[in-house]
Amino acid sequence: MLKLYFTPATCSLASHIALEESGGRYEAESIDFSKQEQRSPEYLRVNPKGRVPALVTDRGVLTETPAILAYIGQRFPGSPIGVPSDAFEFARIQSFNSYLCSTVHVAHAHKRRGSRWADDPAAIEAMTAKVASNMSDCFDLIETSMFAGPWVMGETYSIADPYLFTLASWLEGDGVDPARFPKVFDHRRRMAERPAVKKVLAAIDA
Ligand SMILES: N[C@@H](CCC(=O)N[C@@H](CS)C(=O)NCC(=O)O)C(=O)O
Repeated sequence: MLKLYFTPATCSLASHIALEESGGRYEAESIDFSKQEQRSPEYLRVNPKGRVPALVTDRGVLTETPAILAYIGQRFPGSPIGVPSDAFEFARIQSFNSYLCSTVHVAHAHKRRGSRWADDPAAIEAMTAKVASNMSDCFDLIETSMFAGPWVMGETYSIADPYLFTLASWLEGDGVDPARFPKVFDHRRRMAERPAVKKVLAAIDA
């Protein structure tokens, strides 16, 4: 059975929702950042990167959200989260998810994880001060050029939707008013109504 290591309010929510949407059997184990469990020897044996998410499969451990989402989408092709067999359509989804992973998530991480990039407190403070404007720029681009609607890729729900939902839920905490992005804001509202999303959020708050 698949096993997801997750932490509430992190990017692992996207993989968690995708697993729930897939209809497949999985278990989920919480990693408590307040106890630094992501750096415990036990967890580092699962994921030497010391990050969540990590997905344990019968063939080994997968890390990196775009890879985990693509794997779930290919494992469960007939589910709402199944990925298209057409190479170009699949690449479009991967392009969107790669942007979230390599640009949006990294812009957000400068708020609390500045010490990854600098030791100088003034440099860390300067990076923190840029988070709201960088996140705004990213979501401006998503709103005006990348989001097709009603779902991220257009008419069909995809593995890009839980990922956007997850990162859009960070906006308020990053000092950005999500109402500035009406399509993304409405997407977030509709995502929150999906049974799979409700179920995961209820389970991780429990
Ligand atoms: N590129 C990775 C990023 C994973 C990542 O940075 N996860 C954060 C939570 S959103 C984490 O585990 N942080 C723990 C730490 O930095 O100690 C992905 O998309 O899965």
